[in-house]
Amino acid sequence: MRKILCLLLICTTLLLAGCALSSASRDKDFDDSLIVVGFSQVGSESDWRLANTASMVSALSEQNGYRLLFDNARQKQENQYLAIRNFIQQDVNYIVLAPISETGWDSVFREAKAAGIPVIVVDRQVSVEDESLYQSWVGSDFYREGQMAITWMEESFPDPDAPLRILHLQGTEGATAQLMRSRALEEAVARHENWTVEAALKGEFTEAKGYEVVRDFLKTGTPFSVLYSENDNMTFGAMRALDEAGISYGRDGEVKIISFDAVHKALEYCLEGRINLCVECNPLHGPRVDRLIKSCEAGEEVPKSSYVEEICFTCDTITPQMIGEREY
Ligand code: GZL
Repeated sequence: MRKILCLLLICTTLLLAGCALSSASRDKDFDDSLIVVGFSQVGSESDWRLANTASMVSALSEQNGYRLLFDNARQKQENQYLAIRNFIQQDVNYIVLAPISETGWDSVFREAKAAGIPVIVVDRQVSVEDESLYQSWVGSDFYREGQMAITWMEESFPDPDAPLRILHLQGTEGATAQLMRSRALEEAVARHENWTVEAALKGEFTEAKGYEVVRDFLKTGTPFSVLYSENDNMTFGAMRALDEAGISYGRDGEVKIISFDAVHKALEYCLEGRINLCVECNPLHGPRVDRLIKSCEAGEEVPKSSYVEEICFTCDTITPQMIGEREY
């Protein structure tokens, strides 16, 4: 609980200071020895995002040799364009982008390249014509995350003749996390003729939207036995809608829940048997980005992309010790 409160405090401070920081010009007594980094963050839509922001802010700190200009795009790509152009105007040393979606970055990346400012992409990926427009990417293998969930489904529902009805709760459309987690499910459904997706709902990775779309779907009375939810906050909203509809879920419930991110609250629910499978999506990219920038500063070659290792937890194997050992 203390960890979450710290996270929230850091992020609230940032949110309040966010605009000021991103519009702050280099004041006269600026310490030139610091590496100036402009960080455009997607928003604060989920517990995962708060943990990611806290990790980045903690790593890109003044004691680590940085001056951080932070901007919260509030889930709007045009705000990320504004932030990047602002960083270019302020002649930062590096631009770090957590992109809301994969496409639409070519033009603004070309402006950064023309200004001689390297761009590092973190978390979701970007799709650009010219890969030299960004220095490096670090994040998760979202397709592999989806495959871990599919493997659990295949092991949990082995009967090829028993219909498996799936409710698919999708994240922000066009985000790599959504595209790849969805692709893993779609490919598995194509392989299993007894699997059907009853509906693909757009939950935008938020608890409020997840609740709203699942609540409305439940009114149709369409039966389903698995909820495949592409992040924990949408799952929390869906759980509220299932409670209101009197539909049981979890270890002993009629609906089995698969959820991505494995944030602290989701793991607690998993331990209670309310979520069946939590697939980890590690948000702690701050130290990785710090190492990338320090390598660039030292003139070293940096990898074009680096994936982080991730695991999954089931309600039958998770323990309080596992939860206690985690940083978020
Ligand atoms: C995944 C990240 C996703 C998380 C969501 O790396 O992009 O965005 O799964 C977050 O919680 O909103």
